[in-house]
Amino acid sequence: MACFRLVAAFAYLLLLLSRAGAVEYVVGDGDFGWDSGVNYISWAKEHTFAVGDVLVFQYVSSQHNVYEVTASTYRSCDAAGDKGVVAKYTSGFDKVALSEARSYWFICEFPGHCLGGMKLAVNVSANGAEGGGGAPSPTTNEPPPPSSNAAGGRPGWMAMGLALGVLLVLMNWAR
Ligand SMILES: [Cu+2]
Repeated sequence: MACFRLVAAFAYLLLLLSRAGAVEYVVGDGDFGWDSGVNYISWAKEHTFAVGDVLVFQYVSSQHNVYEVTASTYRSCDAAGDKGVVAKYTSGFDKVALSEARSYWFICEFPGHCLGGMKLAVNVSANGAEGGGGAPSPTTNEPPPPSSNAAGGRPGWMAMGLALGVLLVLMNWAR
């Protein structure tokens, strides 16, 4: 009993910690993945998306696909002639990085699927931890300075250390 509570507490901590860095979201939460019959409007509402997060689309590639589209194509579900299509993903296991603070729209382009509700819209907010008030990125192709990487990683490690500390306290308390 105590052991179970311990594991649950630790799992919860890890869940909280995972919010500190980039998060990978399995669209549809893995039970159904990217499939017909899932309400992706509800699914999107249950999550908050920040710059750097990743959407993972899992599906049977012979039955579905993922098109990133414009807002109007998302609404109309009409991607005929690739109208309003931004990107296409067809592997069945597609990771889409949400690299900008904006709205993203995805549909399944198999006939009838989008109209049947197989469409996803997410709003991606600027990552508060990045600071700088969402300064526009330069148009050059320079890689980001390594210092920003280190700054991004540090809170994660600190939080991890904190979690281990709490775990130790919990283990003593459960004894
Ligand atoms: Cu589909």
